[in-house]
Amino acid sequence: MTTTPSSQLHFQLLLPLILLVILAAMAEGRRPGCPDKCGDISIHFPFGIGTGCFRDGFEVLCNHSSGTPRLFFSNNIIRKGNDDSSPLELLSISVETGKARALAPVSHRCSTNDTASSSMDVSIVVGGTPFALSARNVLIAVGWSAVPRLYYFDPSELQFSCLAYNIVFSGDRGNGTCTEGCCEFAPARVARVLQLDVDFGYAANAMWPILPCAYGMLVEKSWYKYYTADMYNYTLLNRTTMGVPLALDFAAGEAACPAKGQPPPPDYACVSGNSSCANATFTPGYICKCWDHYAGNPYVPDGCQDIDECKRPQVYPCSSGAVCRNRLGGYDCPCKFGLKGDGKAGTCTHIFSPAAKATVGLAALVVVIVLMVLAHQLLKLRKFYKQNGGPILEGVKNIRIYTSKQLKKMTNNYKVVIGEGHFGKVYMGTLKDTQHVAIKKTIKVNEASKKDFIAEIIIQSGMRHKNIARLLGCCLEMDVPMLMYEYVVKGSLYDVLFKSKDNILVDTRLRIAIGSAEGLAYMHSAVESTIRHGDVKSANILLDASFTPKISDFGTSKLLARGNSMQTEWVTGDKAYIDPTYMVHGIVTQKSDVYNFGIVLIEIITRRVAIYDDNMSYAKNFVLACQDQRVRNFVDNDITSENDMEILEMVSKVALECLKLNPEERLDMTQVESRLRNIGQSE
Ligand SMILES: *[C@@H]1O[C@H](CO)[C@@H](O)[C@H](O)[C@H]1NC(C)=O
Ligand SMILES: *[C@@H]1O[C@H](CO)[C@@H](O)[C@H](O)[C@H]1NC(C)=O
Ligand SMILES: *[C@@H]1O[C@H](CO)[C@@H](O)[C@H](O)[C@H]1NC(C)=O
Ligand SMILES: *[C@@H]1O[C@H](CO)[C@@H](O)[C@H](O)[C@H]1NC(C)=O
Ligand SMILES: *[C@@H]1O[C@H](CO)[C@@H](O)[C@H](O)[C@H]1NC(C)=O
Ligand SMILES: *[C@@H]1O[C@H](CO)[C@@H](O)[C@H](O)[C@H]1NC(C)=O
Ligand SMILES: CC(=O)N[C@H]1CO[C@H](CO)[C@@H](O)[C@@H]1O
Repeated sequence: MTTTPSSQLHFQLLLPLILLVILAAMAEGRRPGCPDKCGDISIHFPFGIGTGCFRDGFEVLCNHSSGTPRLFFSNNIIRKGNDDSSPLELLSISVETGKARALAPVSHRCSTNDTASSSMDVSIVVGGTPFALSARNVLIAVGWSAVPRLYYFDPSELQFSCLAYNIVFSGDRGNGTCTEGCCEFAPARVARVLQLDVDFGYAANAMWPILPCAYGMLVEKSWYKYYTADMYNYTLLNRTTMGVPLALDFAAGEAACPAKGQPPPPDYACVSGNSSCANATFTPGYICKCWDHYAGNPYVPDGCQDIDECKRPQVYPCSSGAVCRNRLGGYDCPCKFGLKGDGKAGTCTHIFSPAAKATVGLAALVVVIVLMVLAHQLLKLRKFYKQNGGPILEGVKNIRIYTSKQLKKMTNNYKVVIGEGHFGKVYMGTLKDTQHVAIKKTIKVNEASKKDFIAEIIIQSGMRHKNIARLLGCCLEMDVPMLMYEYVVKGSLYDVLFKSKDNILVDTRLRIAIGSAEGLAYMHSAVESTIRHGDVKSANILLDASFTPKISDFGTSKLLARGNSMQTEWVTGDKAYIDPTYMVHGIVTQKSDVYNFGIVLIEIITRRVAIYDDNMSYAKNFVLACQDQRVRNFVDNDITSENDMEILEMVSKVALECLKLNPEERLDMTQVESRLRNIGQSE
């Protein structure tokens, strides 16, 4: 036959596929062209039907003549009846375990009348084959009086077996177990050739009309269940015409397994990887076995393949608390997350005890609560920030808005108190580790006072003068906002004048007076003409290291007044400085600041604390003394030189101009400043 190029091409394409199919078939233990089934029975190498399909001694035949296919040994294993002999029929084959099952006839003797009987003796001959009758078989006899005789011929041996006998009774006494009328004997012996016959225990079977037969059989252990009915009539004979299962073992070869390191014998059967040799259960001989956790046919190349244990949980347990993972040659079964123990033993238990879990739960709860509290705090900060006008101030230059956290850090948790303001303590703070600042509480801001508060902050932050304590920043995240001012080292003029005993030079006093006046004048002229300090007093004039005065607490009295509309402004100011005009008309103007400043000048000249009484005697006495040229009597004892005295007299004249009862007649701050400056220059 010639092949066309096209069919050649087809063949070329098909060749790998064909090879693949062949290889796949071989892996399953089949050989190409060899039948792999007979009826329901699978046939795997070394078993095989037909030339080239089997290993020596494992040839089997499939006989289809009776309709259903039946599998037989070839001529190697024979069963013999009285005068027939035929190959033993196979029921199943297990290549992996080296076992097979065949059908063996039952030996029996049955009486046909009082004297005559017929019998069938069975022998099975397994000579010269890899097979043997397994020790897994037992000898069973059934009958009114049955004496089975089992002969082994290799070596020759008569087994004295059991005796089955029974007095006749009605009812079923056996009921599945081999008792009266049945006996069982376990040979526990592997054999290659046996003969089994059975006889009556008496010369004749008198019971033959109802109990005609005695039976003997070699049968797979625990297959036969005895019922008393089996003794009667031909019941058992009729039940077992096909035979009973007989267990067989086989070995792949006659020799023992090769010792470790020794070369395998010729024609070695264990050709699969992942397999090993095992000594056969009957000696001599060996069988092939897949390694543990491998399955398949060890007698063919690549026959033993890894088992996916996870798909066979009945055989390879892995508890539900674990994760099954297959691997080559075994499987892992680690406990799931949060569990510990042995998944294979089904002992995965929770890592954490209920107590530990409760603790963890409690800890989580605490964390949640803490977070909630923090969130609440944050919202509160935000609320205060908004309420105090934070969003508006964000756009204002010259002022920084600090968080309460920053402030807390700056003041080292409000550690150092440097004074007392209108609204509470004044704290020392530190900016950038070096620059000191004073941090003051202000007033509680509400929706009504919010606008004024913001306006004041904006005005104050716009005030930039060497004689005005500068507002640097604020913190609004609090119930009561805090303001941050430049820190002035010597404290207030009040402190210097009245709390220290140190001599204060007249020159210094004059410079303080001039500077303070300059600061106030700047204030009065800046932004709006109506701006006034509202609370000019020595306690609100701060002094730095070189006695440069800085006006502070500007605007706070105004806030106070607005914060409480029922109160008039001066109630909150210092009464010792009160402007008599206000007492009469209830009106305050910039000239009220001038009057207050006049009082401050008296304090500077005399170092006597301004005190309030209904007659306003503090100012009145001074004014009278001035008019009578008696100011010297008021001046403190530190002043001794005539020159100094004259200077103070000149200052007191300026004070007089400030203290005029009629505001119209008072100097304004600019004039006060220049008058004081003139004194300084005329020195
Ligand atoms: C098949 O079995 C029948 C009897 O059941 C027998 O006559 C025949 O010889 C057998 N065939 C083979 C090939 O053994
Ligand atoms: C029993 O049967 C045999 C053969 O069937 C016969 O020869 C014999 O006479 C019989 N005996 C009796 C007592 O019937
Ligand atoms: C045998 O077993 C059947 C049910 O299996 C029971 O009804 C009967 O009583 C049993 N007979 C004897 C003798 O134990
Ligand atoms: C045996 O057969 C007889 C009659 O042939 C019948 O009466 C009896 O019930 C049978 N016994 C059993 C156990 O089948
Ligand atoms: C098989 O049996 C032989 C001799 O009885 C012994 O030397 C050998 O160790 C055995 N091998 C195995 C795998 O049991
Ligand atoms: C051994 O088993 C593994 C896993 O099933 C398989 O991949 C490999 O081919 C086998 N080795 C042989 C030589 O059969
Ligand atoms: C019910 C039944 O099949 N009985 C048979 C049992 O076997 C004997 C002898 O082989 C026959 O005679 C019966 O008919």
